[in-house]
Amino acid sequence: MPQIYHNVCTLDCPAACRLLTEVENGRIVNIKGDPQYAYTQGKLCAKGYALKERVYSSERILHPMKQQGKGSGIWQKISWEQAYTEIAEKMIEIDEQYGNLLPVCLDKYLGTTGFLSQSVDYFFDSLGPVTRLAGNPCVTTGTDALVLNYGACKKPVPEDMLNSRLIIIWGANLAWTNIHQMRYIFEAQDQGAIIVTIDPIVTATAARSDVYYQIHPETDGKLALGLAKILVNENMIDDEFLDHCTLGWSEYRSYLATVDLDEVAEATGIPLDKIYELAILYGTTKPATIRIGPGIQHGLSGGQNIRAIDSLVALSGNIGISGGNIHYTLGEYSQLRTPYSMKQNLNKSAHRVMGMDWFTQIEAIDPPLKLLWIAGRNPVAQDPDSNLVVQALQKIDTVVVADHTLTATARMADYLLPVCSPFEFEDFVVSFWHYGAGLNQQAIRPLGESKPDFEIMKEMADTLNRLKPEMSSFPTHITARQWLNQEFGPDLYVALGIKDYRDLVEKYARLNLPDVPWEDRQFATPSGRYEFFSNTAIVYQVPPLPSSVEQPVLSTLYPFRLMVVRYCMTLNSQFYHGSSLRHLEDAPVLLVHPETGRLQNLGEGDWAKVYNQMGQIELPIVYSLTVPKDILVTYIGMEDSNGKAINTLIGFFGTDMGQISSGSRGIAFNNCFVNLMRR
Ligand SMILES: Nc1nc2c(c(=O)[nH]1)N[C@H]1C(S)=C(S)[C@@H](COP(=O)(O)OP(=O)(O)OC[C@H]3O[C@@H](n4cnc5c(=O)[nH]c(N)nc54)[C@H](O)[C@@H]3O)O[C@H]1N2
Ligand SMILES: Nc1nc2c(c(=O)[nH]1)N[C@H]1C(S)=C(S)[C@@H](COP(=O)(O)OP(=O)(O)OC[C@H]3O[C@@H](n4cnc5c(=O)[nH]c(N)nc54)[C@H](O)[C@@H]3O)O[C@H]1N2
Ligand code: SF4
Ligand SMILES: [Mo]
Repeated sequence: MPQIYHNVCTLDCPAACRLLTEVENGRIVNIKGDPQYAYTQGKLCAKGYALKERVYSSERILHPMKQQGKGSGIWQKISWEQAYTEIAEKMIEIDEQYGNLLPVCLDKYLGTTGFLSQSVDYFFDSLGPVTRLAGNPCVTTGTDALVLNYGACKKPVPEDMLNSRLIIIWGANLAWTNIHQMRYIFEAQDQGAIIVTIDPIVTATAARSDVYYQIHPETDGKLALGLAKILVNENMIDDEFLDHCTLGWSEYRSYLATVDLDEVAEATGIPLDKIYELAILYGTTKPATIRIGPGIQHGLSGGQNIRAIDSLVALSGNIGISGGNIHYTLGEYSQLRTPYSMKQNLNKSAHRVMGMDWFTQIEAIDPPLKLLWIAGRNPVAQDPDSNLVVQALQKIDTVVVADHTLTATARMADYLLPVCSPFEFEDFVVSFWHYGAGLNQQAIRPLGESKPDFEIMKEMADTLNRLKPEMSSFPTHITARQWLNQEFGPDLYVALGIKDYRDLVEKYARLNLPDVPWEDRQFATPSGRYEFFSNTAIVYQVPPLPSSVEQPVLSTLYPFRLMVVRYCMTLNSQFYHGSSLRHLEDAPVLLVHPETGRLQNLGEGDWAKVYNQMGQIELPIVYSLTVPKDILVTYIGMEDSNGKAINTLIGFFGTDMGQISSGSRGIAFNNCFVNLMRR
């Protein structure tokens, strides 16, 4: 009989599925969904079922490695002792040369949602002032938009969609990116709710909706303003809420009067009668909710677009009611994941802070970056301008990557440190979507010489302190379990109703946040009201009203917009390596409208060169009627036939927001224009 362990999928995915891991003779024989778990009911996505393959993949790195020259491919196995000592010596050398550790920097994000990985941040904090990267590539723009409107980014529980009579899925492909939410959407649909999708691409989600609007990218703000104008004209607004709970309503109303509906139809590509249809549907069906995807905020004016969409919720009286509101992301998440001692230190630390565009400033900063530690991130694949990221990494003396496989970024490392899979150490996870928490039991022993991030940081601190006493205040004397309990209990545990994270084996726990946000209509804005007009926006050089912003005009040189969307078989860049999943559909490909393909003399299966001023990549063509004629679509995190990252073609453009929640603007990944020709 196999032994069963409780685990959680730690991928950066809203579901945080609970898993049952069957182990025989110290080896995982099966990983399946835990049927006890209310949100996911024992189902997993394809990636969940492929987790075992990833653990035992021959592509996994199982020993510390050192490369002779970044990108040379000449790797040598080294001992942990050698890796720690050489990296510690570099840090000490930097400290002695510069008199501080500002040339040392960390780049980290949600490669794993496990809380123990926060020990990496904690280690860099323990060194005193270093360089830290503010911001993240994900949800910051939209978070700020909601912060401007409400004062905080809050959301309803996912199950609240069952109470909605209308669900608008606006710029999200939930059937691929939030798969378990589709069950609630289908259930609501079975009970008579209408499902609307607004997306430039006919996605798998659009295919399952009742109504689909094909919109030109980045014109969502315009559509929202047009809808708002019709709601006002047709008197389908909640006067009581508007008069008593909002700020700037009269300014917003005056602004809406200037919106030209014909222009909205022209800009969005949605005929005026269809815009009316949607406005009437939204204005007359209550409660109605809107699910905004992170995809939509990756545009130049992503923040203003989200503010405009959100103001529909305020106009129509859908705020604070069950079945209404906006579903976006759990705004409190990054605070929850910050270790207690780091929160205490936040104001005291004198870190040098760089934004998401750090790699564009590599020549200019003083003191220069000398040592970069990358954990839970793959910036060469996932940041814009992959070539520039590679060049930046080349200019940094010592690049350390802690990862599972030889990713695009790891190929540019000097040291590659093998981290364990989540089945190889104990940890816990809280979902940023459904608030459920789960325990990751250690199901098997670490493979090869791999270690969890916590052990790596602890031993790194030990080595540093041995070579130069008191370099790091990282607690080298305690276990991971003690550290987790010390840094995340008791506040988080009270919110979860547990005493120790190990209680989660037996217990289903969820953050005790309200099911519906803003029921009391006490908003967290400076005025205490929902702010159509935001003075805070002005401070951040954003127009105070959710006004529309002109979009860049397509250049004749690069007449197609390239949209890099997520893929059902990968998770950002993960599963590109170490899994056979993506091969099931021969990804990566370039999806092209057949008419566009024919005009460019490119047939199905032909190889196309996709290029712009940034560079070029080569991909095989797949004809698809799901894609508009002026858009090309490919999948995130992949590489072309020459090993070039897709993001090679994406320039670094900041979005209009992100600084409030994260200190750095978001990234306008979708602002990418290209041309194509036969290879
Ligand atoms: N399978 C899978 N699931 C994932 C991930 C993954 O990589 N794979 N990644 C996770 C992460 S980190 C994130 S942030 C989320 C992202 O989740 P989503 O936001 O759902 O993912 P995207 O594919 O980035 O974008 C969703 C849709 O936005 C549309 N879109 C892009 N621009 C616009 C626009 O201007 N207007 C409108 N209306 N639509 C637009 C795209 O056509 C696309 O269909 O998914 C998470 N879940
Ligand atoms: N073109 C384009 N680019 C985008 C986006 C887009 O929409 N379009 N979306 C952006 C968004 S929303 C996001 S969230 C980012 C995501 O981009 P990244 O944050 O870079 O995410 P991943 O590609 O998942 O890379 C995470 C790495 O962490 C590693 N990892 C996993 N577990 C562990 C662990 O326990 N310890 C350590 N040390 N490492 C581990 C994985 O193997 C993987 O290599 O991409 C952004 N990039
Ligand atoms: S990727 Fe998401 S849906 Fe798939 S198993 Fe992991 S948590 Fe569940
Ligand atoms: Mo993301």
